Amino acid sequence: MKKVFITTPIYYVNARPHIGHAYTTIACDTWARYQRLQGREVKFLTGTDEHGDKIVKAAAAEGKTPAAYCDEISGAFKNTWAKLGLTPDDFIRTTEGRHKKVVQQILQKIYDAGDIYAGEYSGKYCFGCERYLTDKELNDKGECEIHLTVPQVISEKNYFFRMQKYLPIWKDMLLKNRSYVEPQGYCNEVLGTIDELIKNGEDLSISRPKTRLEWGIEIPFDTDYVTYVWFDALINYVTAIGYPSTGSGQVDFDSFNDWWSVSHHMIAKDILKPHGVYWPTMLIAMGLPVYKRLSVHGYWLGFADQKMSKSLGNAKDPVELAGKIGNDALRFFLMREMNFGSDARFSEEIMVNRLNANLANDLGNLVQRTLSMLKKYECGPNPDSAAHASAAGIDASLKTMHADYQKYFENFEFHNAIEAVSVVIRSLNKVVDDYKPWSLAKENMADCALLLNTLFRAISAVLIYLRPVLPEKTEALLGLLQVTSASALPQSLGEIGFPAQKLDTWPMLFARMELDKPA
Ligand code: ME8
Repeated sequence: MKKVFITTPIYYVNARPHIGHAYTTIACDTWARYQRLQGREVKFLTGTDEHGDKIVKAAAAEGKTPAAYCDEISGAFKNTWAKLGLTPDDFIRTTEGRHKKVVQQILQKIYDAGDIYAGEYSGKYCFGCERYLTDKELNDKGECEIHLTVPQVISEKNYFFRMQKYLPIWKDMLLKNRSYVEPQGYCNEVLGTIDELIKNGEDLSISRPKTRLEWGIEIPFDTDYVTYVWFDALINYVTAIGYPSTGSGQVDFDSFNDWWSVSHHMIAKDILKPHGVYWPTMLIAMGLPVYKRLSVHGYWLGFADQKMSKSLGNAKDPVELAGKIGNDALRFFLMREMNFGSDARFSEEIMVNRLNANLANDLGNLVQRTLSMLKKYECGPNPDSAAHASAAGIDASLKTMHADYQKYFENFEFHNAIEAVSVVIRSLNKVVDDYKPWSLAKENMADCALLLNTLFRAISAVLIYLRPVLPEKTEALLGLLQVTSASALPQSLGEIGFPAQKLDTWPMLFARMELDKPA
């Protein structure tokens, strides 16, 4: 069976989850469900990034120890994903023993190979980014462009990873296979950053002296130092799939390689440099292949088009929002509204308009009126009904949807995959409007029954395609109607199966919402 491995960033525990974190995690959950629907074995990983200065500061601000504070916020992330109905296969914390062991093993391996050395470093450090910034990364006030704070000038002895040795190798690999980083605009950005780093000639600082920071993974060859958070955090992706540890027991290289060879990372553009530049060079130094793909999305923008973030205080709580509109509606909005790769605006008005148009009007209306008429005219669902004249056209649209949907999902174009289904939903509403079953019921009941049963099959097919995006609503309705399909993604109405039944009641899919008081 084909495998796929999908990861979210591991989130910092210095604040609670917001819509931005929810977007990436929901996108990975949606993609994982799409892959499972295709019969693939999926490992979906998320987790929390718990070491470093800013975590210590956040814990101190709340009068807690870093460990107690990390437990609390990491728990909040885990609970949020459970409340939103997300189903990761693993949740990794960088403070776990399994992770520390792997980080230390990798540090020792790279050190033994001569690719880590001690040196002096002085630079402008942004605690929000947990890394030194170049002047190019500052705005005209000298602030970090992401956190809008002036970085602190720091000079200290550090250990360095010989990133310069691996940058040209990675650049060459990327030029030969640009699909490592998608969409392509971000691949260009990575190539630009590589060139800039090669020009600067700087290596990557990978340690912090314990005199300044104790909350980290101890460097195995110098216990006065802890590991720099990014060098620690990035390694989570290989820890979680059993990076072959020689420390104890059986070493299962095959299992690790099986997952690593199909690894897909998803991030927003804020952390492109660590994922697009540091991590691949680390992997090459470790003797591992580079990930299969890095998929990069844009930002959710809040008021005044500023990036939603905890530090700017303009972020929405996803659980609160889902409490108002439902988990599925939240998923649908986030997945459909953002063009993967570009920024998207978030406002209640944009959300209500999108949900009313696509869910209440298009999908909700189609399902509601078709089921209501089947019930009213007592003509189905009847699995023995022959096909209506509209069936050939519907079959053709299912085939087109099937091809588009797969192409877009494989390419992480969630908005386009969903739109491919919406096109069919709108065409089915047009079939209803054109054939007018309410008129047919008076003139030609037999034809009305054919039409409504054909529409029932078509709706069933559409709901199957929407399973990754609307898991709760589709499972409830498909389960109630006892719909089956001959293949995972049906390409013709004939593939849909269901028992003869008399409709009684069914759950309302999506009601219209009004601004300020969403349903
Ligand atoms: O960077 N729009 O953690 P983090 C879209 N620990 N996505 C957003 C967003 C927004 N406004 N705000 C946050 C870290 N995100 C590191 C990662 S990985 C080895 C270590 C999402 O808590 C998006 O996925 O700052 C972004 O990349 C991530 O949260 C940053 O999370």
